[in-house]
Amino acid sequence: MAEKEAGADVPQEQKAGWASFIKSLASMTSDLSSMTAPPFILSPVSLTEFPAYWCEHPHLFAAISEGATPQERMERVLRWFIATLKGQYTTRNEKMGSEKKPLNPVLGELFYGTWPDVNGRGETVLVVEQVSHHPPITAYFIENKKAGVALQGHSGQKTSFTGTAINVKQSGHALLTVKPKSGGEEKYLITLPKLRIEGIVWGSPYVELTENSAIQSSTGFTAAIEYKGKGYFSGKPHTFKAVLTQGSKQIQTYEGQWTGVSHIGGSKGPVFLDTSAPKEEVTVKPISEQGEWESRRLWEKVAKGIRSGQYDEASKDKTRIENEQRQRRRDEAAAESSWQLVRFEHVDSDPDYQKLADMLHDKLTPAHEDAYIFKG
Ligand code: HC3
Repeated sequence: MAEKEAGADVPQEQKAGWASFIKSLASMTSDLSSMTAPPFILSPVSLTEFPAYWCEHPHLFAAISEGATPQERMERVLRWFIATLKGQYTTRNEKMGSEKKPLNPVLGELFYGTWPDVNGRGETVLVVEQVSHHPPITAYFIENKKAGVALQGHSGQKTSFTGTAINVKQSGHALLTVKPKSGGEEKYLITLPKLRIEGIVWGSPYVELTENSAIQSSTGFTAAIEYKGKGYFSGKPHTFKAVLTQGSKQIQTYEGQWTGVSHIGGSKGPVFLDTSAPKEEVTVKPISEQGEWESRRLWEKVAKGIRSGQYDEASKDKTRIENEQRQRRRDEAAAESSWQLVRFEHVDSDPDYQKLADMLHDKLTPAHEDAYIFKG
């Protein structure tokens, strides 16, 4: 079979731009905001919208607290987590043909959303705030009060270019609080997988997950999840294998594709998750009702320009937003003041995170991390 040529998926008139983009990746710093991509690969969506991917299966999120035992609830947390991956890491390919470069949020940018009540299980709300610009960090809080589940987390990315792919190391973590129907409260620490952006040489980037991530429950259960690309476990891309343990005792394994079907206890076991169920996108207020810091209102002209191919218009408004942001920082420096977060509070150390991180072992142990606590 003939080898696919470099730039094969790039429109003819963009080939030169794409080649110089690939060249520029070699000198990109680890901060994503330093990446300048050609217009046709720009997404009209800001990174502040990405936390919504955590809840595109709100019924799986709400159902966690209905598990009858700590083990059953841990399994439900794992099922919901694996179900989020397809949305988090393949949506842009499905909607826009390939992985695009999202808009780089400004400090203080906000994104609010909701998912309606499902089967009487209650409404889920989402609050997102860009809590740092350099490095870019996005904090989020997702809650279904009636179901007794709340997720608080933050995420940042550090990138490096290998020559053919971009490696992305995610900083941050998510902490899930569950109030079981039977009473009490449990916490779950969710660490974030590493990703590799492949397909860059051809001009059709897509994400593959690599290495490991983990879920650690305050009840003592641990799920260690390993990710592999093409062919390693089963000859298929986007595969994972999760091992559930309680202390040193192995309880169960789960494996399959995070974009498709996975099974309990081996590929011939009962179905653990089938991701073909339709996802529920977040509901967002119309732009006319949004505040000036809300993402879709803030980026409205830029997004319109990108969607309609009017890249000059998009670029003009993007420059305006970036200049205003730089001026704001200069004004703060002159006044010896600093930007105040609206919905989150920064803490150097979160005891809930640290306790669960200390329960993780070997290569799963995350580094000491700061955190952003939801203020309400
Ligand atoms: C790396 C990424 C931006 C960050 C995205 C994150 C890690 C954000 C947090 C979410 O929970 C999960 C997530 C999913 C996808 C990640 C994006 C994939 C591509 C994008 C790069 C900045 C774009 C690179 C540009 C190009 C043209 C090579 O695709």
